[in-house]
Amino acid sequence: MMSLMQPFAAQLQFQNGLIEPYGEKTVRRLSDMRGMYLDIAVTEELLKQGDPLLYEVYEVDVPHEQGQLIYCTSIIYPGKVGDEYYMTKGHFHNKESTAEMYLGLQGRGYLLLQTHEGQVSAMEMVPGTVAYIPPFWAHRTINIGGEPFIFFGVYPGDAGHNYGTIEEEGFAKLVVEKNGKPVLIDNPRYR
Ligand code: S6P
Ligand code: ZN
Repeated sequence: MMSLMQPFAAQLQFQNGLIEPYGEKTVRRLSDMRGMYLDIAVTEELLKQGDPLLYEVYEVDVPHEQGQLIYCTSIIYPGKVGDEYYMTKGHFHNKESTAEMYLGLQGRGYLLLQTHEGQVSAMEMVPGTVAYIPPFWAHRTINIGGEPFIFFGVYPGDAGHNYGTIEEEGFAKLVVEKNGKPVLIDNPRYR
């Protein structure tokens, strides 16, 4: 007889985003994102002084297969590289026909989305925002506040991640601080 996967639960701490037990933890530092921020000189200057922690992802251990749902928390720390707020790398899913949901838990952020055809969308996320990322939209999150921006995410087990396209082309828009406020500007290096 085929042995079925057994039901289980994990415990999520809303305050700090820790989810236990978790399977994989991803830690991204500035050195993992060389060239992704507009100001390359500032990036290299910051790297000489250290290697700041930008974000962490706790993922619950679920098989990466069709039919499963992977869930995780992302914690983006507050900070900037030049005028640009700390952000995730951003990605398309490998299987682009897969959607994703984000639930804001702590702090304030932006969810930036774009398609291969150049459509762009941006929305603010605060605790309680449930954002829907439709199939075929690349997505990146940005911390626009002074405390960690924490959100929960769920996506299909066979979605996979394609980082290459964003690494090569960038996002069409950047989220930068101007006069103490976040604003969206055109990315002069896009494509
Ligand atoms: C996965 C989902 C998130 C991100 C995480 C980090 O599909 O969108 O869990 O992986 O927020 O971002 P990135 O772009 O480095 O994977
Ligand atoms: Zn995703």
